[in-house]
Amino acid sequence: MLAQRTSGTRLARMFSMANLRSTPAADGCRMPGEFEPHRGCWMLWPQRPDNWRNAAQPAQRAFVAVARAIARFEPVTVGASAEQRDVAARLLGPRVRVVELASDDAWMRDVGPTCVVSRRGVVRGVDWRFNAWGGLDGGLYFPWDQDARVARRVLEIEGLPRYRAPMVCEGGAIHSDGAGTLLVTEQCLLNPNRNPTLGRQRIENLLKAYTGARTVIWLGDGVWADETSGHIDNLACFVAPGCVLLAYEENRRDPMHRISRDAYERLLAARDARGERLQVVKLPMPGPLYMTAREASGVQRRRGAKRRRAGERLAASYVNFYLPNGAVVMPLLDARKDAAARRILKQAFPDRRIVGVPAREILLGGGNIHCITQQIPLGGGA
Ligand code: KQY
Repeated sequence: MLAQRTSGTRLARMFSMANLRSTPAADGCRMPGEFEPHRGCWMLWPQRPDNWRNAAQPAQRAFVAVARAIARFEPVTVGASAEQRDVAARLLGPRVRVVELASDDAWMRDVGPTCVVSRRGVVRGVDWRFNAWGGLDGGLYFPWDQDARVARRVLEIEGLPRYRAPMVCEGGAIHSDGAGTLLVTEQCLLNPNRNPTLGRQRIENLLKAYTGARTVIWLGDGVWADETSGHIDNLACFVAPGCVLLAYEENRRDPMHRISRDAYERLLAARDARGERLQVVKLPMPGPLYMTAREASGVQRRRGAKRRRAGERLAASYVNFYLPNGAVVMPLLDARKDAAARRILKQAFPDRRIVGVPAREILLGGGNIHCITQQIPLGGGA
């Protein structure tokens, strides 16, 4: 009886330690930049045939190439469903850890935790509310309950305490410079399909409370035709505090040109949390790229899931890369433009290896390499 009571008390204590009631800002935490050192990277295994063509097999090969490229630089864990776990482990090979983890699709950036670090270097995770990029108003699939449990499960496996954020947000909707500045888009975070009862100021305050940021820089729209309602992670990101890479379409007749130019002007006018101006580096865009009839016909049609149509513009962007320790894993999307993008990335990150991975199959599912990955920062304390 005593033993039972003791273990009950210990369990309750463990639970309250694992679920933090305060906020990262109140606890002195900050969200590191992706360019800071990582403990590792998490991904999910694609399988749903109503998003990935040909029973998800081409996408699985692309995810394998991404996971293996990252695993050269830092540990990678891939969550797969019970029925796909063995297939995933066989295809991913011995350098990638595979764990059983149920999800509705494979966008770890968005359904995984956003990690923050305390002043003593302790890593904790933020578990945002998730509604499949818009809920019943333009969301991409229904239901999404398994996705909504992924962040919590990752934090349990990693043994990290969890903050539960009271707002809908996705990891791809925010970029941090690690020094108190957050980059976001109005199109996504002010979209009524995310937090219809919250105004701009309340959303900004919650972003600050749950990332430790002091300054939020608002860009306007995200990449043209981006089905996430304009995630920042397809449009712009930090190279380091004070320096931003921006997806820039030079062709004035392309609808993306206006979006790039508006973002460029806002970034040049902005000041970061340190009060400094930003250097903005333009990264050319691939394409324009479109879904072919053959590609669209390989995707099963199902009620409740976004339909894929031949001729649809794809939201292709070279900004959608991942930064493992010591490298840039970039999407190869357009043979006419990949080399130029690679050169600019090398100039921006001279000390990192640039590793290109063919990524059209990921793009066909609506995102890219950044969207399918989520880093756990190294932190540095006890
Ligand atoms: O941009 C991202 N972070 C995710 C893309 C999700 C696309 C879902 N089909």
